[in-house]
Amino acid sequence: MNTQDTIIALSTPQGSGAIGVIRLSGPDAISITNQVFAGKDLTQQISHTLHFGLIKDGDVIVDEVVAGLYVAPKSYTKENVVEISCHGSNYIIQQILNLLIKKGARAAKPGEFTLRAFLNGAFDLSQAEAVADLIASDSKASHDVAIQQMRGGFSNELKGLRDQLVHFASMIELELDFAEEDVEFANRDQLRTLILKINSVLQRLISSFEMGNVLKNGVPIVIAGKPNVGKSTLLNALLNEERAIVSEIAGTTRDTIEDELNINGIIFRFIDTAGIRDTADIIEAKGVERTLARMKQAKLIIYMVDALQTPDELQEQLTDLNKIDIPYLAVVNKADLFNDEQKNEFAQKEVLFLSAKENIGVEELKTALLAKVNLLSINTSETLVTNIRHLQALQNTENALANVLNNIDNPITSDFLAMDIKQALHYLGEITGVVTTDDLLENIFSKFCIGK
Ligand SMILES: Nc1nc2c(ncn2[C@@H]2O[C@H](COP(=O)(O)OP(=O)(O)OP(=O)(O)O)[C@@H](O)[C@H]2O)c(=O)[nH]1
Ligand SMILES: [Mg+2]
Repeated sequence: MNTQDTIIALSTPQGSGAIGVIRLSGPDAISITNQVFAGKDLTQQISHTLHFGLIKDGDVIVDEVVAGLYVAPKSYTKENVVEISCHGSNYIIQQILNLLIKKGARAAKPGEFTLRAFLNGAFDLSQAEAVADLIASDSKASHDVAIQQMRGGFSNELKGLRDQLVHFASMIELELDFAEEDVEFANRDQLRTLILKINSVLQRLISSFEMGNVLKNGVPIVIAGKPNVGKSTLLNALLNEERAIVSEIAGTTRDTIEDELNINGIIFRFIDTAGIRDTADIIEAKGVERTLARMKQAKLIIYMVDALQTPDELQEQLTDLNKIDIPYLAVVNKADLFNDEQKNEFAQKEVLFLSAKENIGVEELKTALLAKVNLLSINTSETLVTNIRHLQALQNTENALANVLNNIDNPITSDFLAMDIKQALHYLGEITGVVTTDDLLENIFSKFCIGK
């Protein structure tokens, strides 16, 4: 990985805007910019200063710009950084990029600025990943989690534990050096206590993934029921747009249709499905199969019947639903067709009345969803694992530590103990990037946007 050259990219979105920001990072960032900057000698300026001037291609004025200087190591990447704020025209931006590339800069790859920041020790790997999450965050909850991780919540917690484990690993290594003398530098009871302590932290982090993942990607909620009860009408009412086709023909929806909605800062992912029934239609049958598959993956099912069905019919369907063991919320749609007496028949059951078509009861449904998913009480300032890579490393650490525990209890040589502790350290290190490979870094940073 070459970090000796100077990289350049547009850091603001493509397209025209009031201003565009072009960023350079690397040893020659300032001197390269200086070659095309008319106004003053940028190489003679101090860090953290702004300079108004012209970008010139020979005699041609390309734009009037402001150049911000950050002298290494006081910058995002810890290298020399220049941020050129120019007028946000595609043409100007292309001209400036081409010009600076001609003078020696290289077009940056996705995430390369953040990669350099990581390689230069500005933060650890999980914090770098949080930068991407922060940019992608589109709700208060996902923002809270990302900013917490970026500011090191997760890393600090792991670093402390890893340091203690490193201490034991070195003690046991020492024992190996004195193998003949049968000494014990690493107190086994203390080691056991430490591992149990680490395990409890690991378990908390591992079990936080489900919530973390939901906050990042949305709470999956499946709308299911028999054909024609009004599932697609409800999806449309929730989203406030004609997202799904609605018709009086049973079996209208064949495939799953999904979209997100932000309710009180939490992203819900609503999934409208094909109505459940036995059908000879091959395509519809495939749709029903999908419905059942999605129901099993849901965090919550909105199970819908309509006013044409009786409480007994509802009960029968709910009995079936109980078999898949996913929490549900029963709703009776088309309540506009009910008289009070009919409503009373349902009163024994715990149901929510709804008229999706008339948009009655939809707000109450949202409130019920929030309560049911019980997310209102979550504390996003607590460390949550949101990244599958971290989850896997945590699980691997846990397994390695389980081996350590076994080996303490079994009368076995210290060699194995040392090996298993090293394994655990390896996996813990993967999260924060103490242990990395080029492939891993490539994989992580290629998902970033260019210019970050
Ligand atoms: N009166 C009344 N009609 C409704 C209501 N909600 C939906 N409908 C009607 O019921 C019919 C079926 O609605 P859809 O939303 O397509 O039903 P669905 O459950 O998605 O049906 P499938 O996709 O076939 O499974 C349409 O004619 C809707 O206009 C409601 O609250 N009241
Ligand atoms: Mg439908």
